[in-house]
Amino acid sequence: MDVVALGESMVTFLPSQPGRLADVPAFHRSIGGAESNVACALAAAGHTTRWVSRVGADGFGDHLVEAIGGYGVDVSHVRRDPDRPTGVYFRTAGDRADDAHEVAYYRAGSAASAMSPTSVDLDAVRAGRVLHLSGITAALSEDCLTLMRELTAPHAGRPLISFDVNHRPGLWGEGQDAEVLLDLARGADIVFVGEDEAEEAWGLTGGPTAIREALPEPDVLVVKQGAVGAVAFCRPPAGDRAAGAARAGADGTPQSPGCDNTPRPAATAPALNVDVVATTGAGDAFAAGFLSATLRGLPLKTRLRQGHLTAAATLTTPGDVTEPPARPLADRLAALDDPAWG
Ligand code: KDG
Repeated sequence: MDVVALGESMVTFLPSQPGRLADVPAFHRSIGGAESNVACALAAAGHTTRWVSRVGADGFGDHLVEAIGGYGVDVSHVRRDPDRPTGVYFRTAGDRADDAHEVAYYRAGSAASAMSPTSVDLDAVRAGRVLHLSGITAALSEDCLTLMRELTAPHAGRPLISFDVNHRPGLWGEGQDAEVLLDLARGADIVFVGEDEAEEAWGLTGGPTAIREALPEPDVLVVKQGAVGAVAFCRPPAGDRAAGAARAGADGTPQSPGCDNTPRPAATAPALNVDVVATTGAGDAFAAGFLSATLRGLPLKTRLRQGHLTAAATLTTPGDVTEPPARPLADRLAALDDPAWG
C-alpha cells in the first residue's frame, strides 16, 4: 500500500450559481474531504491508496463509500456508525476576481467525529508507506485529537507522516488551534502549509523563511503561496526518520536530494496560470501530486511541479476532487524547460 489517508469526508453540495448562501436556489451533490481528496487523486494517478474513516449507516455514507471506492481507493476499513450521521457541507462560489466563499458545515456529532484510537483499525491506518493526515481531524473532537496525537507520535516502523495543516477556523474554539496544529506539524515528516494559513493560525508574517524557522523539525516543509507558487525546504533525514524517508524512494533515490540544514528554500516552483473555477480542494490536489512524485523518488523541484499540475486540474473544475493529468503527460509537462515554470 502506497498511501493511507485518514479523515472525515462529507457529501458536498455545490451551488448551481455564484452568490450568497441565502440566495443559491439549488445545489449539486458531490463529495469532499481533504484526506480522501488526496487518496482519490493518488489512486487516479496509479498509486495504491486506502481511506480510513467512519460514516453513518445512511444513504450519504453509502454514497461516499461508493464514490471514493470508485476512484480505486480501498474503502474496506471505513466503519459504519448506526448512531451518528454522515457529515455534509454546502458551499457557495465566489466570482473569479474574488474567490471568497461561504461554507456551511453540518458535521457536529458526525460519525467521523467519533474516530479514536479504539474506533479505527490502527494497523490498517499504519499499513502504507505514507500516512496522510490533516489538521481538520484534530478539530473534530477530543477523541479525534487523541487519535491524531497517537498517529504522529514517534513509533517503531511508523510510516512517513504527511500532514497538511488545513486550518479551518470555523471548526476551532477560540485560541485552541495554534498550539495543537504546531505540535502535530512538528511530529510529521512532510508538512504542507499555506502562507496565509501560517499567518492566520500562528501569526507568522515573515513568509516561507519565517515559517521554516518556526517549524524546523519536518524533513520536508512545503509552503504554498496560492497563485504565486510553492517553496520546499528540506533537511537530510536523521535517526528514525531516515528509515521512513528511504522507504519513500521507490527506486532507492534518497528522499530529499540536495537538502541541507539551512532555513533557505531548497526548491521553488511557480504556480501555473489557469482559469480558476473553484479553489476548494486545490491544496489537497497539490499534496497528492507532491506525494506521488515523492513516492517515485523524484527531485524536490519536480515534486513541486507535479503538485502544481495536479492542483491545476482541480482549480479548473467546480468540485473538491478531480482526476489528475495522466502520468505520462504530467511527467512530460513537469520536465519542460518552459517559461511557465519560471
Ligand atoms: O480541502 C478541501 C476540503 O476542505 C473539502 O473537501 C472539505 O474536508 C473538507 C473540510 O473539512 O472542509
